[in-house]
Amino acid sequence: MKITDAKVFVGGPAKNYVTLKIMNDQGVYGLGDATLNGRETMTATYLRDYLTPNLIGKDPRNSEDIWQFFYRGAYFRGGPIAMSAFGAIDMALWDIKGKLAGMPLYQLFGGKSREGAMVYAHATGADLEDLMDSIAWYVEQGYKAVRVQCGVPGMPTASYGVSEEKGANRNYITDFSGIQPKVEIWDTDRYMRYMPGALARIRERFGPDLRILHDVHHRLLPREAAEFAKEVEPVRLYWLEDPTPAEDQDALKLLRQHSTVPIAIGEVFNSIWDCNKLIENELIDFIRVAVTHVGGITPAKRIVDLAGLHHVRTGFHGAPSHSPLSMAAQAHLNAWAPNFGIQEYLVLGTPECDALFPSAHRLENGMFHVSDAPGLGVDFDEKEVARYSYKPGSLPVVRLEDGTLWNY
Ligand code: EZ4
Ligand code: CO
Repeated sequence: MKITDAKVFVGGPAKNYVTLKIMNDQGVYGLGDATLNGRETMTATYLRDYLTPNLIGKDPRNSEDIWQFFYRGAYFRGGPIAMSAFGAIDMALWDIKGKLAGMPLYQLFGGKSREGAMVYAHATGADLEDLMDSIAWYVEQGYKAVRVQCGVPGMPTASYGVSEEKGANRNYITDFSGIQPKVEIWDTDRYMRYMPGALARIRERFGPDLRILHDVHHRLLPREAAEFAKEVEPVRLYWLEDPTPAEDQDALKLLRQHSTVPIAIGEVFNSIWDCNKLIENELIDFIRVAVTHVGGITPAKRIVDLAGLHHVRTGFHGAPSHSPLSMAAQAHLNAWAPNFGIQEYLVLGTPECDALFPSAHRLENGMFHVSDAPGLGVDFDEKEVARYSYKPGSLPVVRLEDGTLWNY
């Protein structure tokens, strides 16, 4: 069996999804997602210019060898662009494998460990009152878990993941008005003084059962994060996400000595080498890698297994920039993983998105139910993708009030 062709598409409804389609000589094709938010043309170019020409003629069933060939073969290893491009290839090869076997991917991993996978949504508000309305909306829809972010009084601009506009209570991250980023101003002191009380009020209003998550988006230093984690302990968060900058695997040691708040980190990681110490030293409770950005299902599964040895559960990244293909790859891992925790899930199901990526996966009452179709269980409509073109966009950058550049 041989790979005969591979095509790369860029575009989608309000997103620049990068989609890879790998064809073989048996007429079976596989699909993969290489979307890297804010750098989409880079993964597309890497795939087109370097990777897909090397796929032609290879046996698509040898997904492990193909992964090693690209990873080791690059010599200069790692990085988000390369790993996301490898991720798309790996996902597409697993899709082919599942279709050849006539089985949904979760069967190839070891079958279902649960009926549905709990997801969390993003509630956000310009202020706390606005956020409360947003949370109430998700609770009404049946969500069992919500990530909560709101504006901080006196903060010169909106804080992470929050719109400045009242009532616009969804998620605002990528700005597609151009390639030059918006600048947001951050004030750690105001955030630290305000947010613990706001979280306490959310717990008071919604009661003990709702799972409440909060994302710090890497903005605190280790000592500040330890203080913050200690202070929010009575709220009983499901997790505190990215409290410290993610490059430093030692940054969570101080927090761990001072607080028992569950910690989740990993959405910016590109490989197991970014999180092996965090896992082995049991400094985290949830690992948040995205299957695309760590190089696909093959390496993601190794991370899940390492995490399982150390009581670390999964909480895969599920930002809106991930296409339904990588969300499906994660859904199959979620159905199987003995150490599954939760899945980040943003309402992707617009009619345009469903037309581009038809599937029978479904979300019901805050639980994700994976389809039984062979492979990833998501198709791709090439006629639909022709309606879209690449839109330059950017994530904001963050500065302190004096101009110092900070972590987004
Ligand atoms: O800001 O994925 O938990 N989720 C997040 C994300 C990130 C975006 C960046 O592309 O923090 O929403
Ligand atoms: Co996050």
